[in-house]
Amino acid sequence: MTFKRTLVTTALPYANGPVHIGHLAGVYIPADIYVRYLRLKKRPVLFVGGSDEHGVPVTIRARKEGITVQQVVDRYHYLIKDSFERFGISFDVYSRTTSKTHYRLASEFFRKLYDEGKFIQQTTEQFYDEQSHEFLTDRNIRGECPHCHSEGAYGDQCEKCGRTLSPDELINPYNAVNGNPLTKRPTTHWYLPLDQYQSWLEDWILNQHKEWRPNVYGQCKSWLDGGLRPRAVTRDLNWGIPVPVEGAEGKVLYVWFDAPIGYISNTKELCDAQPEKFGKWETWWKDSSTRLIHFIGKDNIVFHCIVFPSMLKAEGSYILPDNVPSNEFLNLEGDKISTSRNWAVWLNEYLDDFPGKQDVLRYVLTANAPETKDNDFTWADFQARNNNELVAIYGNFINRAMVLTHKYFGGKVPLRGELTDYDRTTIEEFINLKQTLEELLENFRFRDAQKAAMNLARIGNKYLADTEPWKLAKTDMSRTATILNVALQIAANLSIAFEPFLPFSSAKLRGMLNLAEDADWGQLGSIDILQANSELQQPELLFLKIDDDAIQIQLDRLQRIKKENEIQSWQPAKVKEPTNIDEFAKADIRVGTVLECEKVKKSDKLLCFKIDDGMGGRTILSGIAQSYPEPEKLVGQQVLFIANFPVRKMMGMESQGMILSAVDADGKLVLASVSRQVKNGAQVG
Ligand code: B3M
Ligand code: ZN
Repeated sequence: MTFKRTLVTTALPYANGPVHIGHLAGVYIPADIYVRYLRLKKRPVLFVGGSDEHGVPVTIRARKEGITVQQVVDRYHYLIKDSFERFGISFDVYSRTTSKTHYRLASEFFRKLYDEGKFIQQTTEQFYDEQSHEFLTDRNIRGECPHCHSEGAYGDQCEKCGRTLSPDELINPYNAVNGNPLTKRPTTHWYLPLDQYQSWLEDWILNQHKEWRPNVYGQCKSWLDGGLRPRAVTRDLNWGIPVPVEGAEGKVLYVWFDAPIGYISNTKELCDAQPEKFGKWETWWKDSSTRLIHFIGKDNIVFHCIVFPSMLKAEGSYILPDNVPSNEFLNLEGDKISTSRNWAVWLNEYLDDFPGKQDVLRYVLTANAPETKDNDFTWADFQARNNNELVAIYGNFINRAMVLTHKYFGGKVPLRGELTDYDRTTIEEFINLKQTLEELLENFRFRDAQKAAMNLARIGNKYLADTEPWKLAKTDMSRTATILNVALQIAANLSIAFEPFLPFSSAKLRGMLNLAEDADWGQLGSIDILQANSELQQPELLFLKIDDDAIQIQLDRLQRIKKENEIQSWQPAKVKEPTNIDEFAKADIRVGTVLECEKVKKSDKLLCFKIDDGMGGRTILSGIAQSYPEPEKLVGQQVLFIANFPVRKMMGMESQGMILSAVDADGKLVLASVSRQVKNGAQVG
């Protein structure tokens, strides 16, 4: 099948928070690279994105912030859209699932399947909050985990032990928002009978799409092997697209039913607004010569490979995805990225901290893209790739070629004389670059493709280092001219090769070389892109070094967040085995006043207390120095200590007892005391 055009979609992010590096690395940068490449190849392409503004996540955010859901989605839709724009993600359309077009299209889609009897209707018992009069979604139900018995497991998953749950399994389920106990009530929903599509899906994916990435193919296979079951496509919720059926008041389309239809609605919105430029929306969605590609993250595979295709198949008039290049996850400094734990590098914050450095992040995220397995983003790697690759190789090469041309040839491309064998070997090394890049890009291997582009910069850098034109300029001007001509042609090649990956730097480089704004992919591999004698602009640095201080600021921020998270997720320790009054009474706890307190020499942990215990005084060593950096301030305070503790020797000193303290959520020890002054030596019990 030869395709005439490509429709590229990217997962619609929930408008419940800003987007982060995980989104960019997993979905939007790879898609943008691919689309930019197709445009360079002059192949018709449409790039569709948008925000997912329904579902439970946006409603949770609204409750948390005490604002309306509409306010939440308005805020984040524009923030996300702006972040994508600033990173050069070149969408043809970025709309939202609260648009009128989408409401109409999604309702019609549902109604058609409903009218044609493609759904099954089922009444089941669901959890209900009698006080707030609402059915609850899985995520809004919490309770005790039946496996690890930790409190506060969600209706779909226990975050402590990681097991998948259904709300029915929870012990003592309650409403996550208000803590109300739950009862059960019958409710009716519509289900897409995925089991009826099982054998068709098996043939379509497992036989006809063996070329899909192994992670995608493997996940589909395991879903199919497990046997598909009907899936509810409606929910009892007050936020979403109303179910367009009589008697379905209070019910909305399930977010995963309407969101993928958003791809179609957004295409329609664009084409209806500019038909002369983009044609009819049906051409993109209903013509079998259109190739549909979904870029997504791995948690969305089942919806894009199984559920949405079944919906499209049931509807009957749409094309199906030809490929679903899904990435694995990107972690941050060894931990899973998490919006709720604020463990992320937010794109809007990155741009505040590193203005103008969009391409650096694009480069690092592609170099480390989680194409085949989960990968880790670290700030140390970010700095190293910037300083050692972008600055030291690509940037350095361009700068040398430009500066030398200005120094020796007045900023004009020098005339090339005869090529030496060495020149020819160098040129041969990149003559196949176009083909290499094309093969890799066509197969969604963006990491390797960017590596190939970087390799050309390496070739250029090495060429100048080996030929040393700055030395030759003293003796052989015509040889110098040839070398710089070749170097500048390589620079021109780089401006084309890097366009899909680093669009901002390519534009800057093309500006310096006085090349047309639009790169011509056909010229890749040529050494006749720049005309002899054509003028160059003044050199400007393509990339700047990132110093340790800038990186430290980021690391400190993450450290702070980690601390905050630990404090927030603090839970009291489990109560110890039962004891009794006799056991307890054995410990002789007393009150005493601190007379002196100082650090024990050569120890970071121990403080030495001199205590007035009402019985002649005693010395007690206590390991709380880290929590009390100014021990002298404790003098005069009353503390609690165990008076009948065996004498212990530590650091050559005797400790006569043990001082009591509590451990706070941040790990700091806090001395226990009495609520008003009592006699020293008074017993506690
Ligand atoms: N909003 C889930 C996500 O952001 C969902 C994707 C919809 S794609 C149609 O991961
Ligand atoms: Zn558990």
